[in-house]
This record gives sequence, C-alpha cells and structure tokens, in this order.
Amino acid sequence: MAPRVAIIGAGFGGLCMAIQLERAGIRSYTVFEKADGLGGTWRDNSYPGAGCDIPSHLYSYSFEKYASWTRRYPEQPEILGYLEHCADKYDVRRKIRFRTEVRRAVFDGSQWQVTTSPPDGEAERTEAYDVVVLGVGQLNRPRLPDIPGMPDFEGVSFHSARWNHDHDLTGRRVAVIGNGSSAAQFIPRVAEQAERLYVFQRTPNWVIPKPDATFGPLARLAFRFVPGLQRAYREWIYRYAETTLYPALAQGWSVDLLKKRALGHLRDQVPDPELRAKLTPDHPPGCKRVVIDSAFYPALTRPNVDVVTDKIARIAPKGIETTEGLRAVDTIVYATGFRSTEFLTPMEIAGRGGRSLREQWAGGAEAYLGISVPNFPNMFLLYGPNTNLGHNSIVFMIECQVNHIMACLPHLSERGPIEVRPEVMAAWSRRLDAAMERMVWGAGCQSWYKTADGRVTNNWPGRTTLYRRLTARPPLDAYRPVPAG
Ligand code: N01
Repeated sequence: MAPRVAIIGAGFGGLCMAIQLERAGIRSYTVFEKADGLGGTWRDNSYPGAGCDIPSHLYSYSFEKYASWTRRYPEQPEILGYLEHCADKYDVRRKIRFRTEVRRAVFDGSQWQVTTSPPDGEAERTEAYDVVVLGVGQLNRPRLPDIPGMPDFEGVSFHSARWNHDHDLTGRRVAVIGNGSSAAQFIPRVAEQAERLYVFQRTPNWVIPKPDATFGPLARLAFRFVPGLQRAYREWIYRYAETTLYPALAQGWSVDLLKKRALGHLRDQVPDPELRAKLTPDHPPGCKRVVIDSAFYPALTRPNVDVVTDKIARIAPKGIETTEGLRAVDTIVYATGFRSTEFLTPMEIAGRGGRSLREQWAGGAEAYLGISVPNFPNMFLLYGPNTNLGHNSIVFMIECQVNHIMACLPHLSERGPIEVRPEVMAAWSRRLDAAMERMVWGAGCQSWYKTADGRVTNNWPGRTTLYRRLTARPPLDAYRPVPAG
C-alpha cells in the first residue's frame, strides 16, 4: 500500500515533493500550507524589485523546462507564476490545504500524528501519516532586530519580507536597516520614490554585477523549439557556477578574481572615494552572501540617499538615533534577514520515545545529507541543515533531496519505519566539519549561515555535483528499521 505522506510547505521544496509523488502515481499525500497561496518565500517576499540572482533557467525544476522566462534573472512575479504553472500542470493544487498550519508532529511508534490548526478558527485536528516531509525552508521567518525603542516609533515600520504595499513611499523620509541581498534589490526602487533615504549599514557587503538581459520573442521561440538549447544553456550556467564561483568559497583559485570583480564594480559605480571607503568590506569575499546586483551602488550615489554607518543607539518616536544624532524618518524598513538557524520552529516535533527535535538540536541543527535525523523515523527535510548554497541554485539541491526521499519510500513500505543510523549521522557530521574547514564562512564575519557561537548550520561545503552523487546512491545501508523502545 502506498504510504500516506504529509508534506509541510508549498514552496519550491514541498511542490517538488508533491509533483514527484504524483509522477510516481502515489496520490496518498497532502500538502499543508499555512498561507493562502503557494510559493513560499516567493509569495512572502514581494518587496519592490524582488527577484532572484540565480538565472531563471537554472532556478527552476530540471523536469519542467519553461520557455516563457522573459529575462535572464527572474523577478518575483515570474517565479511565482512558474510555481503556479507547475502546480497546475502536475495537478497538485487539489492536494494543498491552504491556511492550515502544522503545529505538531508526533511519532507514535509506527506513524506520525500530525496536528494542524485549520482555517477559520476551527478546532485543531490530528491525522496519522506514515511519512512527514518538511519543506518549510531556511528563510521563512523574518528576524526583527532587538533595538531599544522600536515600539515607540510613531511612523510606519515593516520587515522586507512583509512589505506594506498600502504604504506609498512617495515623498517619504525612509530608513532602511540592513544592506543584504533583499535590501540591495529594493533600495534602488525606494530611492526613486522617497524624498530622503537613509541606509543603515552595519557591515559592507561584497557586491558583483548582475548581467541581466531580457529574452525577446525570438529568444523565447528558440528556447521553446530549438532542441537541446534550454538544457545546454542551463548546463552552461550550472557549470560556470561550479567551476568559477565554488572555488572562491572554498578559498581556491578564484578568490582573487571574485575580489577584483567586486572592487572593479565598486570603482566603476561609486566615484566618491569617501562613499567607496564606507562600502569596502574588510571580510573575505563569500564569508557573507555576496550581493549580485547592478542597481544597488548607483542608488547609493543619489543625492537623496545617505549611507549611515554610525551605530544605531535606539529607535526614537520620530526617527533613528545614532551616536551622531537623530535621523528623522516617517518609515522604517527592517531588511534584517531571517531566523535562519532556528530550523522548523515554531513547530513542535517529537520523534521516537517522545524525543524533542528542538532539544536534540540545541547545539545547532544537523541532519544526514541535510535530510534525515536519527530518532525521527520516516521524517525527511527539504532545504534542511547544511544544504544552502552561496554559489548555485537551491532548486538543484531540492531535487536531489526529493530523489533521495523517493528512493527511500519503497524500503519503508517494506520494512516499516526507518531512520538514519546514529553512526552514519556521526560520520556525516565529522565529514561536514572537515569539509567546513576549507570554506570561507568561518573566517572573521557573522552571517545568517551560522549560529551565534559560530557553527555553520546552513551551508553545504562541497560541490553540488558531490551532493547529487551522495543523495542519488541507494540509501538503504544508511538507514535501519526503527529499533524497539
Ligand atoms: O538578509 P541578510 P536578507 N542593526 O541576513 C543587518 C536570500 N535572498 O534578507 O551584515 C543593524 O543577508 C545585517 O547587518 P550585518 C539570500 O540568500 C536571495 O538581505 O549582520 N543592522 C545585514 O546587513 C540572502 O543572503 C535573493 O552587520 C542589522 C542585514 O540586516 C538571504 O535571502 C534575494 C541588525 C540582514 O541581511 C537573506 O537576505 C534576496 C541590527 N540590529 C534574498 N540586524 C536571491 O536573489 C541585522 N542587520 C536568490
């Protein structure tokens, strides 16, 4: 009998899992989605200028080629449109329960009891599933900073991932706190509208150009009809990222190239030496996520924009107070990132013998291949610990994870619940730690890739070709049937 599968989240991960189950003829699954639409991060992040800095043809499923991309780097509405297209084409939308939040998942010795709070204030509901697949991602919970005085602000404030589209920024005095990839994308748009824009920068980032281009009708026709063109183009982007960008993160031959490219970009776009000095990072490139954008620096050079590097002391009712005085603003946008190391919270997950996942992960989240966790049988993660990339497409990683889970399913039907062997997990952690040594993320910077005590819980330290090989291997020997007790 086909296993009953609960998929949590209807973003890139959850949809990919649902589609592959459909394609395999397994219809006994349900997708739980707390929002009222699909798309995950691409539904949540609708700030002006939101888009992806990985090219469209690679930031998409390998099995669903799409000839409709209108530009090399997709914007948020187009990515959301692609996901809607996939959900409809593979007929998985009917299996999504929207506005239904999973509160708890408890393993009762043979099955998962999944408790949801359904829409419209109905009572909580618990249903049994054989398998739980968690596709909630790493960047789903906005992180607001803890700055004194925040509640006293008299203007309008919001997080970049909860953009207030009702608040017109025309003629406003706006403060943006943060200058990561999200801020870099919306600052150029906000700068065009606002009367004055203060960008509060704590740490400058490395920024490289985004060579965007539109695909006109001819290019789109070619992608649709020329055999092998889309595949070859996708492969070329993928290979470039693996052979040129990855070695920079592994502190290999291309570090200097990346640095030169970024410094050249800064020199070309920022003529003022004082501003250039403010924007020059002092950490190694790649330690924090490199920003890929060609409109960010020009926006910072506008006469109505100030880059503020004084330390923020507090939020006052009328603005932001730094060590140098008050900047009066009526709007604050917190582009302060996500609670990226708190995987799966606030869901409560209890595995074999009532073990709490939160307690097991108190020292930082970890999972075999980023997918499976000892003591949590038949539970699988998508875009879990140590599977984020700084150089290539997460969608590639998600597909590898879904392939692995699909390869596990027949075994757990035959043998009952299976879980990753603790010794396999321990060996995996040692291997990760060793690989992490050569990566740049440990080096002298704080980032969303790691916990407060410096453990990198988010990123994959190898090439993605290695990850594909490891996840494709029949996984049987890594797993064991659930031991008694
Ligand atoms: O968040 P971030 P993001 N006071 O965590 C600052 C993905 N993404 O939303 O660097 C002052 O990068 C913080 O300062 P510092 C992508 O993977 C992808 O921009 O810690 N400042 C930093 O500047 C990306 O990496 C795309 O010193 C404070 C900023 O807030 C990830 O999402 C597009 C502060 C947070 O930056 C997250 O990006 C957009 C405080 N108290 C995003 N607290 C693609 O195109 C925080 N900061 C694929």
